[in-house]
Amino acid sequence: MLWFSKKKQFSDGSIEERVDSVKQRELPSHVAIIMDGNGRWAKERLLPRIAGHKEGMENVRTITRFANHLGIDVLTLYAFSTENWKRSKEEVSYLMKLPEEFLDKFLPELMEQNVKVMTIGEVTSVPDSTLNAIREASEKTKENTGLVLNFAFNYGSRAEMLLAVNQIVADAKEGLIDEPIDEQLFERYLMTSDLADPDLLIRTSGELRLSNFMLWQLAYTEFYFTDMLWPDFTEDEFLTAVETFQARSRRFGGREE
Ligand code: V07
Repeated sequence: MLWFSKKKQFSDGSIEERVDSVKQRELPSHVAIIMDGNGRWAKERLLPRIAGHKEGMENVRTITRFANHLGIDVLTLYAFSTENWKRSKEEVSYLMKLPEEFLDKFLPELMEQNVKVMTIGEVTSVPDSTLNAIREASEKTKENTGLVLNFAFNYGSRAEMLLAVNQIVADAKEGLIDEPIDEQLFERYLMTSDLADPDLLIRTSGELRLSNFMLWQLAYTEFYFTDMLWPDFTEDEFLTAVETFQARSRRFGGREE
């Protein structure tokens, strides 16, 4: 069968056996991925960086479909960080077109798969056409009950927390808050207020940093790092990450807290 990937055929059925087996244990409800290594993937092939981003975008489709198939509830993908504005003008303008391209190409099948699209991040400096495409996709998919596909787009964690603090101060000045600020209240002001914290973070391409990604939300998360570059990151490797997660939770006799 080759339902999921064109890169690899699973005629031996071994992937599906592993899928069945991870489904019998507790799955990570929320998986977050730092999709790194697209530029390097292109460089290795003597291609322009944008070719790596395009290939990376194709892989978003593959991994989304597979995460949904596994029964993951939320997939958060770090698509564009506030730091990415420092890249060349050409690269930034190409990246800004990717949400539109992705949604033009894949929104119909995301609808078919009952996927709900959402984003976290700031709208400032993002072109109107990009924002419109994202808003339209969120609107169209808002009643879907399958996988939540959450793109961190123009997102930075420190900025998110400062935005929350400033909004809390503003609300307090208006007399809307009289209790001490606790974790629960703070979380209501984060962009992830509708989501549980990630259970598993994956970062591709061998980098061992958080790069300002969900610093608050990752406090108790299991980390899985792989040398695979994002365009090469396969369903097989995703399963290995989930299996590793499950082996760790078994060892610790269940989840923390
Ligand atoms: C981007 C592809 C994946 C690898 C990382 C860099 C390049 C999908 C989106 C996207 C974002 C929002 C949305 C729908 C799709 C995207 C950027 C880059 C900036 F609502 N892939 N992808 N956005 N890459």
